[in-house]
Amino acid sequence: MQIIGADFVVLCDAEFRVFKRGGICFDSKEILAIDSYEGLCAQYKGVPSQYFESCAITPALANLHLHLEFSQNAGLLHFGNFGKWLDSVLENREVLMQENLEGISLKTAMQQGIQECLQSGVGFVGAVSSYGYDLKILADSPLRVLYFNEVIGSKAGVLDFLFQNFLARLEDSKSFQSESFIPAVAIHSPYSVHSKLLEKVLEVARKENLPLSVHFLESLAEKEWLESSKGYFKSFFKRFFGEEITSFYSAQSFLEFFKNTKNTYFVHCLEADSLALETIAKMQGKIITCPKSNRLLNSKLLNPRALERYGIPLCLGTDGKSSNDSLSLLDELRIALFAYCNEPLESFARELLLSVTRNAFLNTTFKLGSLQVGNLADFAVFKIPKTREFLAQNLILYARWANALYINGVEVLKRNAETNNL
Ligand code: MCF
Ligand code: FE
Repeated sequence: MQIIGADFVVLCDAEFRVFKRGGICFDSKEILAIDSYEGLCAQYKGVPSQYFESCAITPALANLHLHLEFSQNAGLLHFGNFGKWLDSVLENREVLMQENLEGISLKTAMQQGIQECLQSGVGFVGAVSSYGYDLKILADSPLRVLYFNEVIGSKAGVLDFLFQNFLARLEDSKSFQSESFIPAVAIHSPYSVHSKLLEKVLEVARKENLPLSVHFLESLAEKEWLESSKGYFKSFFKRFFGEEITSFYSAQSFLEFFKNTKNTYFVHCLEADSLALETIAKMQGKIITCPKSNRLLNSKLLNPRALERYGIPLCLGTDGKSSNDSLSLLDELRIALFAYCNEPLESFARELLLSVTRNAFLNTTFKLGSLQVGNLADFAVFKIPKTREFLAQNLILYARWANALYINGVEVLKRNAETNNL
């Protein structure tokens, strides 16, 4: 058992309550009490305690969308236009997955990515795995992981092979299954997954109750393809696969496939109209937005007010280095705070903090996301300016690294002089 305290304990609950000079008493399983720091120290005499001056304690953050396997990208992929980016992914995939690109190994690049997550206070990731190269490294990391085995493929002749390949990767990931490593399924997107493949994979996901994630309506090119089977994707399939095909779905018929699922994470949704949002809301889906990725590939940001109208929880993710310069969730929060310049500063800063804590786990069985008795002992500690009131904007503006990170009641962050902003 131990106690930690700080000038502010930010519960990240529905009311956004904050304890001043607050403390948390916890063991390796769960949070046992939340109160004033002095009160807890008096109540639990002899229990080791640590107080973080000029700091805020929050739940460990959740980055629900990243692609760790693309961690070697820096400058190889084309930014500024979605179609050109996708072309560049197909042209450079093998190079990016090479064991040794520019001196460092894929493994080292992925390890660095995991460190960026931990150093930004992230204790939980939703990692989309395209190949399974990231399996062991994520399972061995201190992070809690939703491991999304990706399904992708449109060519009718190879669907069975792709399905078997998916099943094999799913089985591999199950051998690492634990309380903190959860096998799951990522459907790549409506433009890239054949309806027959989708049907079979969703049957497995439903039977085994596996969490789902899907890139959906990310670009204008995708919208045009789903609406009319024209535009960029028409030439894409011709150029890369020698196929003249039409879209497998409309946006609505694609969503229909998910109607018996709960808590699916829909990623991007930049081009989702009110009908699509209404449908996602009805199935209790969540939307993950990745502002930096969206800026780099589509020069557009998701409108959080549209989601609010339908009561869809907003979650924030970094995406991979395939469309971002870093996997730091603090970078993502800071950029979002600046980029959404029509939003009132402080209330939006709070919304952003909730998008990486409470919202990520709403309506799930994970006891995470808010600080409350009985929840898992996962916390992040951030240095903030000396101030009497907790301002969410101060955390997002000034915290460049987490000063401490606890997962399952254990301090997991190895800090060095460079990253120590205490
Ligand atoms: O979220 C971004 C942009 N949208 C789609 N896919 C990806 C993103 N970052 C990486 N990807 C991956 C995806 O998982 O790129 C490949 C897939 O394996 C594109 S399709 C060959
Ligand atoms: Fe992505």
